[in-house]
Parts: sequence; structure tokens; C-alpha cells
Amino acid sequence: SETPVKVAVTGAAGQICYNLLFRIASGSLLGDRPIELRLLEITPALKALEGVVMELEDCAFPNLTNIVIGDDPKKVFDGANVAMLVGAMPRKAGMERSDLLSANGAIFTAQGKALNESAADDIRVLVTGNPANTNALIAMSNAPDIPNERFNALTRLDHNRAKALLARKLEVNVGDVTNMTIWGNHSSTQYPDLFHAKVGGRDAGLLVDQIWVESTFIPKVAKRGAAIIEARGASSAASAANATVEHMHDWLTNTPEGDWVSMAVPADGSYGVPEGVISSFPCIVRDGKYEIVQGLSLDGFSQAKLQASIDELLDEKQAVTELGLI
Ligand code: NAX
Repeated sequence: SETPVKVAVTGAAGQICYNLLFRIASGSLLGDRPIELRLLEITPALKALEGVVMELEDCAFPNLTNIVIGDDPKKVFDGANVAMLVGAMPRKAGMERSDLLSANGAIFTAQGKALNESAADDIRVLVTGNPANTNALIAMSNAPDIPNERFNALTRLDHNRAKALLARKLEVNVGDVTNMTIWGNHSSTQYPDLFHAKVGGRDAGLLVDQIWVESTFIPKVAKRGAAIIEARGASSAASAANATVEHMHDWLTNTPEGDWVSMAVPADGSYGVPEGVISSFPCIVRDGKYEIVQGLSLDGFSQAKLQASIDELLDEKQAVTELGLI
């Protein structure tokens, strides 16, 4: 029988994973290929994680061959082909930004080193835990033997939010919206760009006015997470899990012909984004390799929006450099 794909997931007892693990195990990631789950948590959360494991067992998923849990990243990442880094230190009241970066820095330096030592040669790492782009940069910088392009961060949730908002505005099916782009950081400075998007094959930019784009579309996409916290009393979980599984699924396979997705990947100079940051771009995937879509034209408005988000990424990079994390 086929060798199971080893899928490592961190933050496994948290709320995103309470949805994500069941999606992975039921086939949303790899169809009917056998999967071994390798779940990392901090020591105090291992008991809760045992409960999640019981529920996974009780689903009797036919393609879930084994579950390994633990609090030692080196052991849990052993032989992993895929790693989804969801667990992170949330910002608490009174916490300065530098405190947040250093708390997460400790997590992602350790996990980067552990991946470097024990993951499989084909490891792909996707960071969902915030600040996702910079956490991915920290992990990447601490894993010198793993090619940089194997480290991505999640902006697919923002991408999906942007598609859904545009579809609601135009009263079309979300499936008719293609070629949406999120540029930059997964933060409030992100630039959701509909000027290359298509709606039923027509240019989205011709179907909405600039005022709606600037005063509604961009801020609503960027602040959707806060709106969900306000309504639900907890941050987005199922939609974040869905985006995480979709990003990794597409990265392992192909993006649909004629469309692209948003992925935060190590910058290579495309669109003037300097090497050394992990920024969101429009990407296509062919046979498990992603490429940044080239040749899109950005007008002055779009350039300024992208630049603001790059500036923030460079600030975060400088902060973690000063903290000695990269
Ligand atoms: P929860 O607080 O419910 O779960 C996080 C889990 O991570 C906890 O169980 C915690 O014990 C665990 N954890 C902490 N440090 C760990 C470590 N060193 N190793 C392993 N596990 C560790 O948060 P949840 O709602 O699941 O969100 C997880 C992360 O996703 C947060 O950082 C959150 O900000 C981020 N998000 C990112 C999104 C994105 O689009 N990129 C959107 C959703 C979400 O806000």
C-alpha cells in the first residue's frame, strides 16, 4: 500500500485546528492518499489534544493511518512532508509589538531548527500563526538546509474574503470571480487588488467604482477578522482552517488553468518587492511548484498600497533582526 504522507500541524489543540485536522483527515488536502498526522502542542495543552485525538479516531476516517502527538518539535516533525504552523502566541492586553515578535520568535526559531533537523527532504511549510509573514521568515532563516521557497505564509483567507465580498457586491456567484490578488503582509496594511480580477470573464475594475474600492472593499477585507471577533466573540477559525487546507492543497498540486491564488512567498524582486521578506503575490502552481505571476501592471494607487505593506514587512524584519531571531 501507499506510504502515508506525514502532515505535521502545530497549535493542534487550538480552535483553527479543531476544524483543520478533520478537514485534512477527511481528504480535503490529499484526496484518498493515506495520511499520518503529527501534532505539536505545548505541554499544558497535551491533555486537551488527547481529546481531539479521540474525536479524530471516532470519525473512523479510512485514510488516516496514524496520529502522533507531542511537545517536542524535533520528534513531532520527524519525517514530515508537510508542516502547517498554526500555533502562535496571541497578543495579550498590554503587550508591546516587540514583546509579540520576541514571544513568537522563540517559537519559530525553535520550530525552524527542528524542521531543518528532522523533516523529510520534500518538506513544505505553511505558516498561519500570526504575525504569519514574519514568523515564516524566522522559521526559514533558522532552517538553512531547506530551500527558501519551501516556506510560505497564509494570505488565502484574505484572498477568499476579497472574492466573496466582490461577489456579494455584484450579486454573482463567488465561483465567477477569478484572478483576485492580495499583495504584501497578512495584516491591516495588506493590499487586496481587484484590478486584475475577472468576474465572469469581465474586468472587475470596470464593474465597481474607485470610491467603493477605496472606502469599502479594501478596508472591509483588511478588517474582516475584527468583524468576526466582534460578532462571534472569537477569531475566525473554520474559514482560516479552510484557507490553510486550500493553500497547501493547491501548492501540492496545481492551480486552475487561467486563474491564480494569493500566496505569501519569499520575495525575489518581482514587482519591486525586495528579497528578504515573505510577501503575498499572485501565484500559479504547476505540478507542485509555485511561480509568482509576472507582468501585471500596477498603477500609482496600487503601487502606493503595495509599498505601504512592504514598508511594514521591512519594519518587522528589522525588529526581528535586532532581536537576533534571523
Ligand atoms: P488558539 O489560541 O485557539 O490556538 C493556538 C494553539 O497554539 C493553542 O492551543 C496553543 O497552546 C498552541 N501553541 C502555542 N504555542 C505553541 C508552540 N510553541 N507549539 C505548538 N503549539 C503552540 O488560536 P487559533 O484561533 O487556533 O489561531 C492560531 C493562530 O492563527 C493565531 O496566531 C492567529 O492569530 C492566527 N490566524 C491567522 C490567520 C491568517 O489568515 N493567517 C487567520 C486566523 C487566525 O487569526
